[in-house]
Amino acid sequence: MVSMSLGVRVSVCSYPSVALSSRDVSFPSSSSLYFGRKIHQSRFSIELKLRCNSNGTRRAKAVIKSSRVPELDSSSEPLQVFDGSTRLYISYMCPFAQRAWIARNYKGLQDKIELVPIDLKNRPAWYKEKVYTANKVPALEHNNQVIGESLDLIKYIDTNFEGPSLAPNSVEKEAFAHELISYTDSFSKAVRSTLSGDDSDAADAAFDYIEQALSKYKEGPFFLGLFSLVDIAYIPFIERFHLIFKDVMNVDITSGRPNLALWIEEMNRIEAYTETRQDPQDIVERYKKRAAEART
Ligand SMILES: N[C@@H](CCC(=O)N[C@@H](CS)C(=O)NCC(=O)O)C(=O)O
Repeated sequence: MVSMSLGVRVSVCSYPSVALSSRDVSFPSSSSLYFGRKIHQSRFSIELKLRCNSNGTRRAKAVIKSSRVPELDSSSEPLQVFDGSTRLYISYMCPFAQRAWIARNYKGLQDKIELVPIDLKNRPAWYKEKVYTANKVPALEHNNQVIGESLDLIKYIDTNFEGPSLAPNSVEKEAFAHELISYTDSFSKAVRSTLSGDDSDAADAAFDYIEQALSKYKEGPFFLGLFSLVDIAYIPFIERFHLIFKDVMNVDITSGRPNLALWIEEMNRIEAYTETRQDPQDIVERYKKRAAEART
């Protein structure tokens, strides 16, 4: 939990005139600020509290807090499952769970679908017993049932809740979305086989497939032109591979792939996604640890 305060003097008693100097605050490089009543960025939220002084000036106090709910672990009390709440069980580090989390954010369902992060290394026994017998994340508790599997969940959230549509907007795009979604597992396998040293060319071919796919529709930089569930299906994995290839193999997967470079740039403008990003260093370190374990 990061918490800090700073005082800022402003000359008029109107809220929009509040200005925070960047010299006063330092943020992680990936952060972005949105000024308003609440300022959000990837892992923290800032609340501004204003007080009017007798001389007509206002004093603003900005409090920066971590906006992430703590993970539940084996010591956590069981939740009242099936009490009518809608809950999305995730782990912050799981790319599959990240898909469902992005869908929930993009559709603006933060107040409708409660996020319940689970510590997978020390998970509560009641999670398997009472919530999801598969004992995996993501899982969505909704209407007295529990639904799993991230690709199904993106569609389920899109179909069963309000908010902007994530579905393809034409029959042709639907077929292409189906092809791309069917390729997600093969894509990850191919990239991993290069990382593990089993097939040195597989990752290149997989990233070339993505580059080609991104050139199909010109209305926008996304797989189907406009942002859709296909982008959500791929981003958690490409985010990780981008970082790991750079760090471990000194390879920039976007080099010579302008569509992929632009797609990553545009994805990083979507708050529904940036809010779910992990610390890049954590991603790389976790990968290195797992790779070392696999070698022994
Ligand atoms: N096919 C599943 C995969 C989900 C999955 O493997 N989640 C991992 C975390 S990233 C998990 O819960 N692992 C726990 C376990 O296997 O015990 C999906 O797409 O949702």
